[in-house]
Amino acid sequence: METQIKDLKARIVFNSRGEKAFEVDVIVGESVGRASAPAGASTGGGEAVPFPPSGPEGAVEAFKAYSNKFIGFDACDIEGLAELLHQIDPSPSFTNIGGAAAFAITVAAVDAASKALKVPMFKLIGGDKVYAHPYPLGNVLGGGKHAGEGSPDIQEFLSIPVGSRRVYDAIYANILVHKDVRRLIEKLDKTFAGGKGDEGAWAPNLNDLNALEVVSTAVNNVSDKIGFKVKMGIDFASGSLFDPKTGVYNYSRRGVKLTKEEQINFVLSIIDKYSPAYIEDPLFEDDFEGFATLTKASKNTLIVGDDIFVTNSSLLLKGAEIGAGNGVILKVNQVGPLGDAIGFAKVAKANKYTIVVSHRSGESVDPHLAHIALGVSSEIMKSGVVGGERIAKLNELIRIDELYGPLKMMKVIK
Ligand code: 2PG
Ligand code: MG
Repeated sequence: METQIKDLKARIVFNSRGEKAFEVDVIVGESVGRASAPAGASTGGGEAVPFPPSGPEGAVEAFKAYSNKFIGFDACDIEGLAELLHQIDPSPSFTNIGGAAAFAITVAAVDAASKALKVPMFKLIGGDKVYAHPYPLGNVLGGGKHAGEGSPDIQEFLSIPVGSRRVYDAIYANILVHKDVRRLIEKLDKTFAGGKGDEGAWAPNLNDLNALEVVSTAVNNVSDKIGFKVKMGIDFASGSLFDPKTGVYNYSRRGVKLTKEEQINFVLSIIDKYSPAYIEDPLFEDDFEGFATLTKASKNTLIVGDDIFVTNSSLLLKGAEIGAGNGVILKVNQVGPLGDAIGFAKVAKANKYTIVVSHRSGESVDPHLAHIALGVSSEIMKSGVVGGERIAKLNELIRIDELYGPLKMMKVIK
C-alpha cells in the first residue's frame, strides 16, 4: 500500500500547562495521523527553539508556505522527512520554522502511515527486531520550575520499579508509590492540601532533605508490599539551580549555596545514603568533566544527561569520549524531527548509554511516546505517573503488551 502524504494541516491547540502547542494532521490514504508538540519549562541551552520569533501563529503561517513540499512524500521515510525539514530550515535550531513544527510533522506522518498500513507505530520506527518494554520512570514529588514557591528546590523525585517483570505491574507500582508519598507528606504537613506540580507529582511545602526521606520510605514500603524492588530516582535539573554568574548551585528554599565540588559531594552523599537507581542532570549542562567524575564514582546509579546532551548526537559523542554520564534523555522536541532523535538513539546504543525516552512538563494527550520508547529500544520511559496526559503513554504500553505481547522488560541497572 502506498504511504504517500496526500495533505497536511497545522493548527494551534493547548498543552497540559495551557500553553499554545503546534498540532499537525497528516493525511495518508483515508487515514489521519495527528501529533501535537510538547514543551519544556526547564530547557537546555542547546535545544531547538519551539517557535520562530513570530511565535506559534507565525509558525502556522510559515507552515502554510512550505507544507506543500511534503505532498507526495513517503510518510514512512522518517529519515527523509528529517532531511527535508533541514533543507526547508537550515538554521541549527529551527529558528525559521520552529522545532515544534518539525516534531509534529514527523510524528504525525508516522502516525498516519501506521494507521494506513495497520502496523503499529513502534514497528515503523524500530523495524523487525525483538521488542521489550522500557521501565516506567515517574515523578512522584517535585518542585523547582514545575511547582510554586515553598516546594523543594530539586525538580523531581522519581520512582522506578526495577524489579518488575511485567509492564502492568511496573506502572501500578509507581502509582502505589505516588499514593504512599501523599500519605507520608500528610504526616509531616497537616496543612497539605494535595497540590501538584506540572507533571502530576505532589508539590508539598517540604525541603529537599525531607522529600528524599519521604520518597525513599515510599519506594521501600511499596517494594515490601508488592514483592519486587522499586527504587528512587532524582532529576536535579541543575540548569535551574546553577547560577552561571557566581558559579554556584543555589538551593534557595534551604538557603544553601554549593560550589561544584560541594554539589558533587552532595550527590554522592545521596547515592551513598539512598542508593537511587537514577540521577539526572546532577550538574550544569556545560560541566562534561563533572559528569564524568560522578559517573566513575557511582557504580549502581545511572548518571543521566538531559540538558547536557539535548538529544544532540555531536554533544553526546563529545560526552562519550570522556565517559560523561551513562544514560541519556531522549526528547524528540529538543532536536525537532523524529528522524534526528532516532539517529541520536543509535549513537547512544553504539556508545553503551542507557536510553530514557522522556515526556516534557507541558504535554499533549498523545500516546506516541510509548511507541517511540519501544521503537528505539529504550530501557526507560520517563512519563510521569498520574494525570491524563501522563497516563495516556503508560496505558498505551499496556495495550501494546496485550496486542503484541506479552513482551519482556528491558534490562536496566538494579
Ligand atoms: C525534565 C523535563 C521532564 P521539562 O527536566 O526532564 O521531566 O522537564 O519538560 O520542563 O524540561
Ligand atoms: Mg530533566
